[in-house]
Amino acid sequence: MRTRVAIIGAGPAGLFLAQLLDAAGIESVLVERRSAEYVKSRIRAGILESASVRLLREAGVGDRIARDGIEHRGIHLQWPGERRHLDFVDLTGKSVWVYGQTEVTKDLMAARERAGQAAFYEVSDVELHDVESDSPAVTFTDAEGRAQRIDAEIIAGCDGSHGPSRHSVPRQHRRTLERTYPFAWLGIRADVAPSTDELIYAWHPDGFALHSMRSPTVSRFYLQVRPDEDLADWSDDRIWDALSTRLGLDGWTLHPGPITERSVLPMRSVVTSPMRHGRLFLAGDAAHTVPPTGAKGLNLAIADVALLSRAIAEWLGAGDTRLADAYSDTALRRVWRCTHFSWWMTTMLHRHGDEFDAGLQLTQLQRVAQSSAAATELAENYSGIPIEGLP
Ligand code: FAS
Ligand code: PHB
Repeated sequence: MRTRVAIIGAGPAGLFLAQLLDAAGIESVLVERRSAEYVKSRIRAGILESASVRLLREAGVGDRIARDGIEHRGIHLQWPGERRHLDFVDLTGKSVWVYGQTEVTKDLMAARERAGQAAFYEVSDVELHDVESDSPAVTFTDAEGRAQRIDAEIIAGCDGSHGPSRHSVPRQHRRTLERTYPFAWLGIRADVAPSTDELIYAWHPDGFALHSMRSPTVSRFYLQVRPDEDLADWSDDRIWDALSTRLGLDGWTLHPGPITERSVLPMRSVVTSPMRHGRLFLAGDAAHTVPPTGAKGLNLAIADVALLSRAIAEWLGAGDTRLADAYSDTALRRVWRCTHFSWWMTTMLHRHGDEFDAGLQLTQLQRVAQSSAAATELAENYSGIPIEGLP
């Protein structure tokens, strides 16, 4: 089959790119190795920058966010005995939204179906061909076991941190920089009303804890654990005890409830460059991974795709390749800014090293809570820095 853009991966990056290209009148075909049900069931990110919400709304997929999303003014930072609120709206004029990535994926998949554009799920053997030529292609085996080929003008690699696309950038051209952290997150979803109005990021001698949420009746929590942690070692009681200890504050109570999902999430920073080779463009986790402490992963994927969709529309629509030629450098400037912020939040809030390290972390937290300049730096990064070239 022939199309203008072949998109590999139906996560937020691939689905949002498909939606934006469709809005620009550019046909695409999307291939995904998992089933649509599996993709829709994945529980991942929970925070949208207000710019991400605006982009999703402008793309026609913002109705449910407006109905079910929860707008937050800021976050709470906590260390033993202290909990301080950072008000992003006061500091930067921008809020953030609680709206699960699972819901974003459902909204984008529904939009894809409405657009009636081709999407192949449960594919295998995906291979990219001739990305340096003017006629690149993607071959794969479809869900019925048939060999398929897509001849395209452009290939968008949106296949996440374990997909094949980045490996189509020849090794001599590709640079991958990585930092692995000496800890992981144990994430749980619980059917209980949040015990807080806004997210709590807590430093504690036992380890970091985060109180997030998904709705007025569903909470999401994360605990710092060892990278090789065995989920079987964490009973419900042990989880709630650790959360109560690490989030504990005089006069405040954590309300437990039924745990409906639990998983261990490794913590890594990865940046692959360039994000373009020939007619292959990388977007989202296919090019970069951030530790989730800064709530940047999903928002970075959305920002990459906002840039990429404009670059493709200019190229295929008007024959103007300037945005496409600048895409990798433009996207990587934001990737590195978000990579630094995610690293900074992660190293400030997670216990590692010795008491000297703890002293450095606590003074940094207190500085952020007491200095409007320091608080503004966190607020500007967390609520989202402007996307270069976008209004
Ligand atoms: P994705 O990984 O979401 O999507 C890539 C898609 O490509 C997947 O559907 C995959 O099945 C598909 N694919 C892979 N190989 C393929 C192949 N060979 N052929 C076809 N398709 C292929 N971020 C946060 O901000 N907060 C969080 O709490 C958070 N939690 C996370 C938990 C987990 C377990 C993971 C893995 C990530 C988490 N993230 C979190 C980061 C996450 O939200 C990503 O940033 C976001 O999913 C990026 O979206 P995509 O780039 O679309 O990549
Ligand atoms: C979440 O709700 O899943 C979440 C929120 C904030 C983060 C990471 C994850 O920094």
